[in-house]
Amino acid sequence: SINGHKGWKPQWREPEPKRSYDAIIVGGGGHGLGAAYYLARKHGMRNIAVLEKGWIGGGNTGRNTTIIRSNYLFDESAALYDHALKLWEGLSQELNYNVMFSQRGVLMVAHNVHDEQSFKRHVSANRLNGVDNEWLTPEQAKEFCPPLNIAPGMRHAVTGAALQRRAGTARHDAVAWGYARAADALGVDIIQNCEVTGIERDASGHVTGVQTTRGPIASRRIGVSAAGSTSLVMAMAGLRMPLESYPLQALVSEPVKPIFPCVVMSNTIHAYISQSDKGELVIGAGTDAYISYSQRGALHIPMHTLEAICELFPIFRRMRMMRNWGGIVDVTPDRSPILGKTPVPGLYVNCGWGTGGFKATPGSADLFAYTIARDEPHPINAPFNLERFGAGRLIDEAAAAAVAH
Ligand code: FAD
Ligand code: PYC
Repeated sequence: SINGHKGWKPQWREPEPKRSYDAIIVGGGGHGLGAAYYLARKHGMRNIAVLEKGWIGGGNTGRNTTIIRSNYLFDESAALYDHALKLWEGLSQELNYNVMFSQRGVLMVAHNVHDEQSFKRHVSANRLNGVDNEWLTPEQAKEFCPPLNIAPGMRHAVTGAALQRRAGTARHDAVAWGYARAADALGVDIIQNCEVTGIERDASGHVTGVQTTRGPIASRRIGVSAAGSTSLVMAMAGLRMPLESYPLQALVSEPVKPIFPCVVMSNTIHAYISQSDKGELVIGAGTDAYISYSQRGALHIPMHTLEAICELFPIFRRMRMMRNWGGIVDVTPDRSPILGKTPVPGLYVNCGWGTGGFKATPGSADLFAYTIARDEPHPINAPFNLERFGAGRLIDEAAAAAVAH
């Protein structure tokens, strides 16, 4: 490089952990870093630490396929995900960091009567909630995405598609780095290589701090934002979570010139695809069949996905794949997140985003900060409480999750 990489100011500090903080966030993904940022920026709290066991953004934030959309079925979900989508629209300005949010449109293709009925129901429900979504014929879908194969003789012929034009993608690393830099500038301590190994409570049950691989740290407010590891962290406070953790895999091709103008998803044949600004095709699969805490999965899963991609886009049949990886996703019974208080005073949880939480990052972070600062949920995240699994007030978004579980 021109200056030999010398004299660059780090984007955030590497502080030693203090003995005590007003709030601790466990997990330095986009959700955790974002929550710390909004706690500082909107709620005036400055004595905050984000504790990350590895490196920031090294979890699902840095492993996902970056699809952002808000076309969920139920009113509660439309409010939640569209809150996030609106924040995405101003995020680069808010953070003064280019998160490369690109509203290139997400096309969800239908292959059978069930898909069509389900997507058309989503289109109507979304419109009633002021969320854009429209139904396209196969020909209109091909016009929007020219590489799409709509030949009627295909094994899984395309019978139509739902299009959300405001949906798209963003640069995942930039989201973590942008929140980290902005939070650090407001005084938040971002502490990497610091695994939380225990949660301490007093005689009344209120949290008093955490044990970590870098020593004990006191705090009476602890927000857990640990995605696939949530069950393990919450067990440290004696809580059993309604979550299952699965590997979810993705892969990228060799880079090519711009060929793919949007995002296409097919839940029925387990594939989704977009093209990154570097030129790689970014492709993802359904979850692996078995629960696991491994950040890699079984080879037959991406092979199956590539078969689906080659059928939908024969133009890509001779492309070479460069890398594949997995992340650990935390899946709830109703495929909706848990975002709120817990039965343990001072302990808050943000989890259960499963295969679809990247899109929610700014919204979830904003609402989690609100909940921690005020010790009560915001009206948008109030329905996404832990008690709903006992009370039976589920928010069943299995169809809108759009990724096979
Ligand atoms: P993470 O980024 O995983 O952050 C949690 C952090 O907690 C990790 O960095 C972890 O190291 C840390 N941690 C865990 N335990 C501890 C501990 N004991 N102490 C300290 N730190 C700890 N969503 C979408 O919306 N669109 C998509 O296209 C999409 N595609 C996906 C594709 C794949 C392959 C995967 C794996 C996921 C995908 N998702 C997608 C889901 C999305 O990535 C996640 O829901 C989201 O990124 C979760 O963000 P997070 O900040 O909560 O989690
Ligand atoms: O939730 O849109 C999504 C998604 C796409 C790929 C994985 N999750």
